[in-house]
Amino acid sequence: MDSVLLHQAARSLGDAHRVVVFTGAGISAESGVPTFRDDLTGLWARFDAAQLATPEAFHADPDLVWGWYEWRRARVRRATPNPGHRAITTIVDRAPAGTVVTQNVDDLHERAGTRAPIHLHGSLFAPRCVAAAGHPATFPDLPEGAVTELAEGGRIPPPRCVSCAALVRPGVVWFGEALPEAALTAAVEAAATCDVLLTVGTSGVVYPAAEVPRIAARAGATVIQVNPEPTPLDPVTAVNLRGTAAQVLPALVA
Ligand code: BJW
Repeated sequence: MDSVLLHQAARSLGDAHRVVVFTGAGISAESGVPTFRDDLTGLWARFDAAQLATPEAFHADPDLVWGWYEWRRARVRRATPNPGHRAITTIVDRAPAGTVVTQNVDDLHERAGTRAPIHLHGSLFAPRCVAAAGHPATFPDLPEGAVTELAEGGRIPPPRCVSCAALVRPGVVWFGEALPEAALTAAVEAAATCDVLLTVGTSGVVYPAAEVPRIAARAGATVIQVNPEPTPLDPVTAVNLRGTAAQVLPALVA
């Protein structure tokens, strides 16, 4: 790790009034939650997004899609926050105005103590029915041992809504679906008015979320990036910290 860049990033964060931390799957990688696009370990290297992460896929094979999300929910429940998640809580708590905007559907920011992160792509833990009303739903816990079977593409029939009997679906944002309006509005507002935006562990290729750091850069904020790999966000980034979240972020708050 380049100590000059680390010092520069820490000073920018320390001087800032409004700080936004924008996260993607890479922040949870060291907790054992797979990313989407990493070459060997990413979910899209092993599973077909078109068959699992679109409304059409759920319509065509609800048991397959529900089973896959139940497998992922079980994995997240067994995971714990890593030092990167905890350092982010420290960063936003130290700032006079700090906001976490995440694309992740896990709850590891919350479990690391971050209050009210903005979830742009929904949550694995907020299922709702497919009817227009989108009634909130609950689900039974998986039996022990079911996770391995589900990893091989196990099917589980989704529950039915207790209010209207429609199928219950995962509360995440699939390709082709609109992001939750209030979350997107809050994220854009935070990005447009921040002094520093710290982007962590995202490939920056999924829109409209990938606009968030670009909005901050256009508005004059300093963008700092933590990622072991180059990304399309490099051109808007003032300080690039090449390393993993659990290594770099604790050093930023030390
Ligand atoms: C580490 C690390 C470590 C590893 N430490 N770092 C403009 C241009 C082109 C296309 C579009 C466009 N606008 C819209 C689109 C279409 C589409 C899109 O963006 N497609 C592109 C992929 C081409 N977008 C949509 O469809 C969106 N909806 C939409 O636009 O609706 C329009 C509409 C309006 C009104 C009415 C109706 C419709 C919705 C996008 C939803 C994305 N959903 C997913 C799945 C969520 C549910 C689930 O979890 O299953 O969200 S896809 C997936 O990608 C997930 C993620 O949140 C998202 C972003 O991925 P992320 O977090 O960046 O992960 P990776 O894997 O890509 O990157 C990990 C990074 O971490 C890497 O850089 C590593 O190097 C790094 N890393 N280890 C730090 N230890």
